Amino acid sequence: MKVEDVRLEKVIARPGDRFPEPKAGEFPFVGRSNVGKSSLLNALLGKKVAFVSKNPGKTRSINYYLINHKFYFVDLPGYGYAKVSKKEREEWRKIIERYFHERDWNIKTVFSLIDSRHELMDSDTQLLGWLQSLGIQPTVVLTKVDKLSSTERNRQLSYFERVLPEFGVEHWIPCSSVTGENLEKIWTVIVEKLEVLR
Ligand SMILES: Nc1nc2c(ncn2[C@@H]2O[C@H](COP(=O)(O)OP(=O)(O)OP(=O)(O)O)[C@@H](O)[C@H]2O)c(=O)[nH]1
Ligand SMILES: [Mg+2]
Repeated sequence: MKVEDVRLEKVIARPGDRFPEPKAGEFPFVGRSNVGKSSLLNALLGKKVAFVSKNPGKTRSINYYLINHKFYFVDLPGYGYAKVSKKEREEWRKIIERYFHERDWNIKTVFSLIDSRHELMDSDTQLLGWLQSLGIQPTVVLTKVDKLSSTERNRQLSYFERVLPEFGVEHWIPCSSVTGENLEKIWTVIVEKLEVLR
């Protein structure tokens, strides 16, 4: 798909803020803080629209990017950052729960990002388990594969092949926002999901 127009359409920062009109659907990007959600969004769009930071916790609101006037990418705040207070973690849970409860019907697929270099962390398994309980089967994106040697890569991929199906996950895509590896596979998923169920 050719990205001709991208605009930050809506920022949801407070409980009373309203979600935008549905358009042709939306694709949320969810994952631990620092996993590379905003970077992936920028890499897919070929534009620096979302803020990227070395410090976790950069994205605090739900940001709706309207692509080609047609559908949305939704940059969600990251979870599982150890240094945030219990209160902030609670806030995050509320934001994310509200998001899924109110927008489930408009979601084409959830892109659930997991750092390819590590094993699943508690916060990852909690999110995957929660999505599974909601009947949502995410498309998992294994991020930052450019940082793995080929030995590490093989080891990590066989690890994910073993654990992800336990959460009902059937599709995962190893990719890199730095080298651009497999970003076209994510686009293929997006185009397919926009075409079905219409
Ligand atoms: N090598 C490499 N670094 C990456 C990649 N993707 C993201 N990064 C780096 O990881 C850090 C975090 O990236 P962000 O995109 O801000 O992560 P985020 O998930 O949006 O973080 P929050 O907004 O805090 O939830 C930045 O330093 C990025 O440059 C990748 O594919 N490869
Ligand atoms: Mg971010």
